[in-house]
Amino acid sequence: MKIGIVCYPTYGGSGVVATELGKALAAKGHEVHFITYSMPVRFVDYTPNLFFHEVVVSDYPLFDYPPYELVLASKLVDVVKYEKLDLLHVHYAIPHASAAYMAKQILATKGINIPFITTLHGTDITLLGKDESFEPVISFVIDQSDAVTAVSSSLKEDTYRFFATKKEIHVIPNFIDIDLYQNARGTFSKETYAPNGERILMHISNFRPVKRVEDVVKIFSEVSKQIPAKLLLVGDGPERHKLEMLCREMDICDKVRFLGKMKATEQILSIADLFILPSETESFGLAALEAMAAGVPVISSNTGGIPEINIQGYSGYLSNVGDVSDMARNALLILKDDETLKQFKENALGQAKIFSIEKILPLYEELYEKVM
Ligand code: GMT
Repeated sequence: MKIGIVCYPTYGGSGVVATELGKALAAKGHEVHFITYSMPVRFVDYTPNLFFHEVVVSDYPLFDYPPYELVLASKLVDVVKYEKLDLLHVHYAIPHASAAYMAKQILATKGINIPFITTLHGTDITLLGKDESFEPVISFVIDQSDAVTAVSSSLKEDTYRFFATKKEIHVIPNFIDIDLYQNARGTFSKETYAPNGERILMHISNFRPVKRVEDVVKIFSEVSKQIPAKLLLVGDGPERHKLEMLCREMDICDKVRFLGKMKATEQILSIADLFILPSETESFGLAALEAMAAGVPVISSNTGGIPEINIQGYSGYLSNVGDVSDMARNALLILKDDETLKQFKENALGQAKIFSIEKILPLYEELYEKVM
């Protein structure tokens, strides 16, 4: 099949999923064309049947707001026509699904029928969907898509709750390349950050308020009062300054390291003992799945799609959003002795295998066949 993928090329989960999906489809022999404004961050290994088409918005003095969506639609028309694509798969409703809809209408006037599949990732529904400045467009493009997928059952339910649509939504969960995480073992040394054998707690995100990274710091502070521990914070974003202030206030700066944005997170995850994801809302929680694929148990909130991945008392523990005392207690339950930690680590890896790419990729391929 010849597939066009549209996504945000940045560090967000939806872009990561789209890029990994495209790479895996290309590895299986499909021809995959990424169409977006810059090279996706995980687009690293070139293969002959993987292509990138850059969407460039000209800087024109009249534009206070660059019309990215229109330029994207024009680019989609061009790529579909000249590369003879079979279908478009757009990740994140705004503005990708609306641009695909427009491209589809333009191509129809030229006698070309291009189906498009929209994958809903989370904030396009749970945050933007609630915003009335986007709602009519999101509702419309959900209905107009040839197929719609959501990354968890929870997100599917949220979509029906927030939008008056009866469109069938296929749940295709996010996936993980287990080998990538297992092969990364040994690339980082635990001693670098925990020279005295301390437990390593980790959090990876874009440090937006929805991630509640302050809770991570508070949980860590409780844990480190009981056992020797270090906290590694990977990523960056708007909450960073506040977090640094909180660490100073709590007098734990010597135990906390801000590592910034890292591309190959599988490497740093290989030295973690525990992953913390206390998000306010999370349609799936890809970061938790990535941790589990590295054999790292997860302390999380019990919100959105996270309970579909993290299993209470098995791969980790779940608590109500904001209940940092419970999360700290649960962290200590896992970290209290080597035997318990070893068991949780094995369970986490076993749980991640349910979402291995080999199992999930055929679900997308089946859907592609169906819409074509
Ligand atoms: O919240 C993020 O980190 C970014 C965001 C995105 O769209 O890039 O993530 C959403 O999509 C991910 C991939 O499907 C999911 O794993 C995240 O749970 C989801 N984020 C939220 O729902 C807050």
